[in-house]
Amino acid sequence: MSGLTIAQKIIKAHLVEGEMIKGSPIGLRIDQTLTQDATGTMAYLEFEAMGIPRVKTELSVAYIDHNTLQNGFMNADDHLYIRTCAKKYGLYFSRPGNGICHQVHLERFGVPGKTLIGSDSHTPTGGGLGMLAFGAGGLDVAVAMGGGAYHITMPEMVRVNLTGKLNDWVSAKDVILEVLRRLSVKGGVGRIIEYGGEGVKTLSVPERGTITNMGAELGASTSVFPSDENTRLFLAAQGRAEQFVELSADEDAEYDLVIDIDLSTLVPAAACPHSPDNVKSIEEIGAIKVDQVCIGSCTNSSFVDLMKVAHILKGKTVNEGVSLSIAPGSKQVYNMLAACGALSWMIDAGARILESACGPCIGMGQSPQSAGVSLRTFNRNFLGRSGTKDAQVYLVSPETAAISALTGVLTDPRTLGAMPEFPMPSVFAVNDNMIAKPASVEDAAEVEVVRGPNIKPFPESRPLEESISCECILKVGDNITTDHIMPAGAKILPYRSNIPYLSNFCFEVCDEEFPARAKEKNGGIIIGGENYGQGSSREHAALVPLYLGVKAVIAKSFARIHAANLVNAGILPLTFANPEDYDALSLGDKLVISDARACIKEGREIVLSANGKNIKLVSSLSGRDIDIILAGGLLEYTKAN
Ligand code: MIC
Ligand code: SF4
Repeated sequence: MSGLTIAQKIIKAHLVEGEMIKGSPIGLRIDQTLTQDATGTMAYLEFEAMGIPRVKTELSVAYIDHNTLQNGFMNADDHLYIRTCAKKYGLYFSRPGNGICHQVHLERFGVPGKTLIGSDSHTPTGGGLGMLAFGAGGLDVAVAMGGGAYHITMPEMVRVNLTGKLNDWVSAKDVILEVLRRLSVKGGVGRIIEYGGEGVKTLSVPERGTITNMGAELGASTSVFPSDENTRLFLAAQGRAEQFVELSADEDAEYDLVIDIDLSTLVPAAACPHSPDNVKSIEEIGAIKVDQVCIGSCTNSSFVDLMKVAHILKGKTVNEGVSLSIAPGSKQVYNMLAACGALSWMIDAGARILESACGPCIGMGQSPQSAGVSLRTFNRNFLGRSGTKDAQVYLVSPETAAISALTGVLTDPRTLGAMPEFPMPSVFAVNDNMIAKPASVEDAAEVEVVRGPNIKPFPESRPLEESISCECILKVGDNITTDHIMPAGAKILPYRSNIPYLSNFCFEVCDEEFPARAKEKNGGIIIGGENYGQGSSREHAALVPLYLGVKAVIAKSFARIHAANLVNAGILPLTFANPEDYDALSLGDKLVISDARACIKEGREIVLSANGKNIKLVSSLSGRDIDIILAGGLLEYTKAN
């Protein structure tokens, strides 16, 4: 028997169902959970619906970082609901202003070797600390909070072998952009990406976090680094030395794919509009004019990232044609920048300093001008996500962003000359005063959960029908993101707890008529291309279609988290046995799946009749998923079990 990879070691230690055989269903015990506010309200409504009095994990944290504009009572209502839930049900509560969930979790809570699931697709940031951390739908997180296992398909193992050392001004962001260039936004589906090799030693935990964070854009189940001396130094600097555990892959561990990257050959790069895998070098793209630069997000807002930015800006002025915004990733980062004077260099150069939150990354403000070019240190540049439909968003490193903000054109940071040392601090400024503790078990009964008028019940799901007979109410192409299905942004995000209202915006980017059509036709089936549902973990991209009566989505292939969210919502995800059959279907076609329920239950062949043709479909549902679909979703299933 061969040795184990890092991921396999953590899985083995947490396996409660199934066997560690590639492609087969497994259930994992979950040590920690996190939620953020845009997905958290649903997760806590679901947790409450299960009737469990207190979370059963080792640690659960509720963060407020997405909806912080508070233009109206809606966001504040959500915050209050989540705060009171956290108090009552035994969770830590990271107050608004304390920072972006993934950055704060890395700093204050992550522990090597532990499992973490979060209702946010960038939860794999924890892999930078050697955690096995997954993004999941809110319902999966609710189940884990209640002590239930997290179910996935045992992934393939990919090893990214790093050698050499990054050159001056080349950044961790450029490493993950290179992986995206090679593997594409579908390349990680069904895989765990594990980093190893001598080059790993040259990367600090926050740099590793940048890389594992954007593993989400590969569609990977998760990404993970070894836990080594650098991990120990980071934890010690956070005052958590005792939580260090060493973790590495066995010498003879076997991988399904090995990728070699010599860090010293990498150059500054950018993901061009409108996909994180549309990667070119800065040199190749050339000196295009830049209108806006945004620095921050859970990918690139660590202390060292922002010290580099401050150093580049010091004593200079932001180009007249550029608006530069900076959002430090956490209160800790913000405070340390202030204490050492670096914040003042940024302010003096003309940067617009934002609060520690997701902000522009999720379209909460700072939308660019019409057709504007925006350089962002973020992780997603999907069409329309910035809030400006025709904006041209490029994803870059903090170094590239900062220098370009000064020159007004896309600029290679290596033109700055030799780089000074930017060491990771040996002591971070630790003050957890913005993390509220849960009430004690005795006091919890006294805590009242406050539900404002913005918090509406979630839609009712239905057990799978005997036969499905309806219309094709939408046909879309490849790589449809959850930002297409259920857009975010300042206009809509405040209504994350209000599915009926959200439904008016479903697929707005692709087809504005969709919500009205779905209602008029009493629901139907959606036809999709490859990698349907990539991007965010938002279960709203399943709950809203459920509300609109969507019974099934038939696609060429699905992104992992979204497929799970569909099943959890009781919507049937099916794929074409022959992808060419996609071409035979059109909007308005009458679609019939006879004996759908029996076929799913008995694992029989599924046939779709359309336009006088019989089209073979495939269901990749495993035992438990089948029961969930038959029951009409995970909530019904959990209640029944
Ligand atoms: C995102 O980056 O798209 C989000 C907003 O953080 C989402 C979660 C959400 O939609 O609330 C994610 O990545 O899962
Ligand atoms: Fe927030 Fe953006 Fe990170 Fe999502 S990707 S968690 S919106 S900072």
